[in-house]
Amino acid sequence: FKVSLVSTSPIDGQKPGTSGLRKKVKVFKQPNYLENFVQATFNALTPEKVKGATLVVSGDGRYYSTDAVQIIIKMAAANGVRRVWVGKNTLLSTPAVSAVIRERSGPDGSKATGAFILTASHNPGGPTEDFGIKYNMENGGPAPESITDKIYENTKTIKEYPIAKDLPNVDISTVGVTSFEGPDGKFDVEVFDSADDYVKLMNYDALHGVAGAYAHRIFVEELGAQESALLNCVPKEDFGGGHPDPNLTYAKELVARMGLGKSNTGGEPPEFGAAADGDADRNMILGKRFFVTPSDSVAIIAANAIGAIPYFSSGLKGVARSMPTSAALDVVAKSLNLKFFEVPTGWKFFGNLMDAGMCSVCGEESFGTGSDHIREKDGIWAVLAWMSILAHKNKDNLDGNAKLVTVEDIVRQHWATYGRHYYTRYDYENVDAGKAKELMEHLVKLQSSIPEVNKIIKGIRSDVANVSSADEFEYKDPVDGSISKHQGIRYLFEDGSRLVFRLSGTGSEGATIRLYIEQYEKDASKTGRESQDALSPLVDLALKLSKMVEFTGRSSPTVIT
Ligand code: VG1
Ligand code: CO
Repeated sequence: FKVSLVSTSPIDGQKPGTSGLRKKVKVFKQPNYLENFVQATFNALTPEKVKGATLVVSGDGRYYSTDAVQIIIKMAAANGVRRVWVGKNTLLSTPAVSAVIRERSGPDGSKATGAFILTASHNPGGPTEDFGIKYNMENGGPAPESITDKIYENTKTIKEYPIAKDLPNVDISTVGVTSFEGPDGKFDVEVFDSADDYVKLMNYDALHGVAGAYAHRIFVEELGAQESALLNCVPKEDFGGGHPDPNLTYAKELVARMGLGKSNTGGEPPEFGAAADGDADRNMILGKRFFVTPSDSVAIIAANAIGAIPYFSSGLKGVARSMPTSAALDVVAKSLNLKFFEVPTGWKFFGNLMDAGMCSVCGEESFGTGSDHIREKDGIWAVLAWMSILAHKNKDNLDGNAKLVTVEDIVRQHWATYGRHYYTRYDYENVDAGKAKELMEHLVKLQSSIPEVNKIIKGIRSDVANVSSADEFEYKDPVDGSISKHQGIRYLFEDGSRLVFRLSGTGSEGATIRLYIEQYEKDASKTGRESQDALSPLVDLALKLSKMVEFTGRSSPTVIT
């Protein structure tokens, strides 16, 4: 093939957000839009990660992926990349990409130095919905801010990009290697079976943590899991028109099957249910008629890891959570005397800690849980971790004669031991960006005088504690010393309650305001309340303090989780 240089000019708004660049498909389809971003990324990397390198390109299979992968292959060839690895039909979950970077080697021992992941994750897909792209580094984790900042700077100055226009499209539906000859020598595209590699790696990394007999016993024999236990398990370009976000609102079918809410489909629900998002890095864990809050999930996994999960038999190096995630994990860390870290939202901040051997288990309130087996959150891993814990708790009951220890039992027991962090998140999606900014500015301004805030609070609700401090969260990475500012507005109360306000960095239109509300209850006799009841004074206060209705014109949030 030959290389042609195409001249281009900068396109506005290509700043990677919490997890890459996400826009409507029609935005990505504009001339040079994808090309500019890909070239800006190549130019942000050190030369050895491009010239002669091995690159993974794959994603969640959403609409436009099959076009995008061909463009990226042609640009990789023109930039001197040696080989591109593509999951069959461009399908690889985000955690699988992370695992492939870290674990896979070619016949000649080649290893990947990075990946383009084609996903907008939990955002809907299809011709009128979202597409996305992000770059992951050689450790398998999302590019850190130092790189994403460079990418963004490059998008503002880009003038040209090389591309191998005459390179034929590669058949990505067939496993095998296609070789080409270019100015720099050989260029290979290898299509490999997504499922094979995925299952192999998951066996190695996570199933390893589950004694197969326990899993079979509990899920197949005890609980009757069968083929029919799988819902919506055929990947689709538009996710069946649904919203691929695993929460109580969007995972309707599962929620109904599990006997939750008003949508109970009748019959006895199963003991365990789980859902994943578009790129399978998120998870929702459900018990029979019972929802496990993600903040509790990571705390419970950490509390039970040693003993229940063989991968952690030699102990936990430390644990970490994102700032808005509830402090349930903090309490476990303290009681088990574990290193603990609070990082900004987004998985990229956990990677440094893990690479430095400081963190084994981490999680986010947004249905993300993971460990240091890879550098992304991992939905399947979380499910297997829960299976391992269930298996461990029921290990003396293999004949099934004693009462089963259920998901709900495990969570209630956890609350009784550590106290409970009542938690909820309100999302206001697609709000006018200017208004969202004003609301945030209003909240920052309020923070300048704590006595003043407390006076206002007493005027709104007399039944909540006083605010003890308030700030905008700032993070100094303990490994590389980099500083991330403006990571969310916090109001911390004397009784351990918290209100957090952030603007989302994953939306593709307008602004999304996230309000996180948390209240700690230590008294074991009071940990069994309905979450929305327990939190209602704080919710009321948060809405009034922030003037949510006035600024957004919304009387209620788009989604409550
Ligand atoms: C959201 C979540 C964050 C998560 C990110 C990516 O970001 O809050 O916790 O890491 O999505 O998840 P934001 O900026 O919209 O709040 V995924 O599964 O979409 O890659
Ligand atoms: Co995701």
